[in-house]
Amino acid sequence: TFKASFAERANNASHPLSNYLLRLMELKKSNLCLSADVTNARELLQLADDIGPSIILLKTHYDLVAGWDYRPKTGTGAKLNALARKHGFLIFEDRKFGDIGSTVQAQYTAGTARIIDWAHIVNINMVPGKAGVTALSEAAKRWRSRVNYEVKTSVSVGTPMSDSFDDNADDEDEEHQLAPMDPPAPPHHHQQNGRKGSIVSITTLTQSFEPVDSPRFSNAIAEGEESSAGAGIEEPPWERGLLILAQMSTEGNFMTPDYTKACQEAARENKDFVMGFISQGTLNSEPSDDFLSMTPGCQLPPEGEEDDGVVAGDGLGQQYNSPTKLVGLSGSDIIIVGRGIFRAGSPMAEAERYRRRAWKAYLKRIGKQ
Ligand code: UP6
Repeated sequence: TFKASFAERANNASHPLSNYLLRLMELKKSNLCLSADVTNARELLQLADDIGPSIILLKTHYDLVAGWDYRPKTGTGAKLNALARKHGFLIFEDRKFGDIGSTVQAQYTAGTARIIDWAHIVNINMVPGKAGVTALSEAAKRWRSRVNYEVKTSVSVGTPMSDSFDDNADDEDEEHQLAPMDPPAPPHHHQQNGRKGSIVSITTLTQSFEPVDSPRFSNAIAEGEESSAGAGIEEPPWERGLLILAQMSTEGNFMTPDYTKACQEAARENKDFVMGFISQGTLNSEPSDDFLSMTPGCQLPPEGEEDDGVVAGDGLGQQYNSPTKLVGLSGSDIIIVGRGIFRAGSPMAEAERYRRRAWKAYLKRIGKQ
């Protein structure tokens, strides 16, 4: 995969989101992920809209955002999805799940944030062992069957959902009370009679299951607007994917080569859900491996300074390497950049500079430049 183009790899990708992401990368000529670590929701949405044209992935830490609006249909997650559709990028919540299987399932699907409803991709810290991967994978399977169920129900009942449903916060709070792990009620339950009450219950149920990345929710921002990425941007598939945190960027971290190897094994065992790794370079080592590697700890040297691959850290353990080194030499596919972009004087111009450099390093790697 080191020398293969993203287009070729898209054709071979078994995970639907990897296929989508790789095609997006070719289309936008970008292998840049913005780590949007700004600490309030308004700023986050503005940043996503500004930088959207340059990126193919937006990484969030929802738990450091003040004023995160948790409402499923109109909240921050839904708005990010609208921007994702407008510009053509996926959303990656950098939650680094790291607990027992049953807890991570609930953290993924329930609680205030209901991450699974708005994040296409999440990641896991493998310290507790491999069970977390299968636990999240199961949760994603259940989510997918809910989505399918929702589509079927809305067709079979034939009720225009938005007509009988008031779009206010109270209703949405009620939706939160639906335990996300409950199996969907059988359809006959909803078809008893034509009373309004039963229609409202159908509506509440179906809307709470509908993923916020469905086209209906993009209207708030994207209606009538051209995609910033131009023609050819498709709807993302209704799928969910996982990255395994296999190597870290920080000084003196405890992820040994053996640990990383165990992460690779876990990925190979769960190919239908695991898209790849958070790592410091490619971790594809067997002929059949085609995982994506995404790399944080990336900055460019200050303008005018020579790029020898290494850039000064942040004084809090973070270490930085340049896109040229990470993509060109270490075989990373996507660079993840936070402060290097959003703390710059002009984040939009800086994002373009990172995009160009990382893309150039990719072209050089595959021998096209
Ligand atoms: N991150 C790392 N290193 C890792 C894993 N994750 O830095 O090994 C995440 C951080 C932060 C981002 O949580 O959100 O990537 C890096 O931000 P920065 O570019 O501002 O340093």
